[in-house]
Amino acid sequence: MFVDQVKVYVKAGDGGNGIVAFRREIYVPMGGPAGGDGGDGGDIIFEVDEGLNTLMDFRYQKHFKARRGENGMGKGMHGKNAEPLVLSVPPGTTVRDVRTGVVIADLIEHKQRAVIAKGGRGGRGNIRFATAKNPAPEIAENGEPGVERDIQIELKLIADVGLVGFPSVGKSTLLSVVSAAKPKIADYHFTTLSPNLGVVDTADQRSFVLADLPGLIEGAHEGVGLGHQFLRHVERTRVILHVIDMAGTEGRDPYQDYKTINQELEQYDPTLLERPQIIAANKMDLPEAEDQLALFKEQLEEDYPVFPISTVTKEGIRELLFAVANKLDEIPKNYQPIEEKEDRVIYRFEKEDKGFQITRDPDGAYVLLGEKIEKLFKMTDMTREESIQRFSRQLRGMGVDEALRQRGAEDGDTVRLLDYEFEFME
Ligand SMILES: Nc1nc2c(ncn2[C@@H]2O[C@H](COP(=O)(O)OP(=O)(O)OP(=O)(O)O)[C@@H](O)[C@H]2O)c(=O)[nH]1
Ligand SMILES: [Mg+2]
Repeated sequence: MFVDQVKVYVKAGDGGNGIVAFRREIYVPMGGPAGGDGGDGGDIIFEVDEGLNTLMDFRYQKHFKARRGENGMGKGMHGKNAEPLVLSVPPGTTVRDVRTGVVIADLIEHKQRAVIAKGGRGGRGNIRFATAKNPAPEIAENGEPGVERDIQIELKLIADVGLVGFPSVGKSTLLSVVSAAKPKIADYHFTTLSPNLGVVDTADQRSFVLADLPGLIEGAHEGVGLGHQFLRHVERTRVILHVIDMAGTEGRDPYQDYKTINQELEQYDPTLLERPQIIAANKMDLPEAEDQLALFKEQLEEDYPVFPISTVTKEGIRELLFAVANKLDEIPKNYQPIEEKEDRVIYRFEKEDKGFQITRDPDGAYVLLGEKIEKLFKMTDMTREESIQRFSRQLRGMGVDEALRQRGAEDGDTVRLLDYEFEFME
């Protein structure tokens, strides 16, 4: 089973809570503050495992949660940080935030890692709030919530060479002849339903990865046949190996086939045609092939090299592999990771974000919403007076009081924030 696109939900661990504690010492009625910080919540991390080539592991499990940090302890002891949750993905995995559409990570090299959701910072214990004025603060911070997000994971296989062509032209047979891969081969269309990878070793000890892709037909770029989703896997190949049934076995015209496939590639992504292309004129063992090849060469306008081969007699295969390896040697191994960077976008987003919004409930209550204000709230220990006071100062600092007043709030009006309700007071 091959899976190359999947949506999942990830939630990094919340930070542990900081605590309020005091030293108990003989002769000292009330010792100094001794509440330690909470540990950090676990990150969700993706790591490339080159042994994988499908996202199948994400097919059944769609929710991933990392553990929360341990709460702080007395005697100033820090709670333990939670271990990250590390999930393995194949090379060529792209991760996108569903809400913003932004690419979070593009993972290519073996062992490469990316933090997909950052664990929350541990809350600070009361030691950290001690000042000259308030040497024994009864205040501690709850842990910061871990980042949660819906993500779209997409795989674009990384292969050096991609086999493209109409169905039944012999792509899978070629892969089976030049590598140890054992793809399904048959004389009906769309025998290959998902990509197969094989490692090819040339006679002069060079090697490259060859991807056998499902056959393309007219309209593939719009999703006809197995189309679109597999064209995606051509994107990261450095050389396109275009296989043509030169015997026109099914009564088709080889040159017309060639044109159609290239049009599909172009319509999917025009830069695909700038990529080096090598033509494998297959089925040369069949009687019609010689004449067709001569005609094809006359019609061909592009200066792509043409290699007559037969996967049955193995004629021409050796030369074809040398040509592919030579071409690969000329091109730098540069996978061009996807360029958008999340930092840039987040920055833009935060600039516009005031940190909160005000709406009203049907009963007239004012409702505060927004990522920043909700986070501050979650990090506040609402059972302690001093924490609540600190929270009110933070809200004032963000301009919340001012904004409420502008919306018409008066003393005694109800204000809601998540599951908490308080009275507006100037
Ligand atoms: N005579 C002859 N037949 C061939 C040659 N190469 C492949 N075939 C036959 O062509 C048919 C299709 O081969 P496949 O390798 O399955 O074709 P494909 O391009 O992978 O097809 P899809 O997976 O459907 O896109 C099979 O019956 C093969 O035996 C060849 O060089 N000569
Ligand atoms: Mg096939």
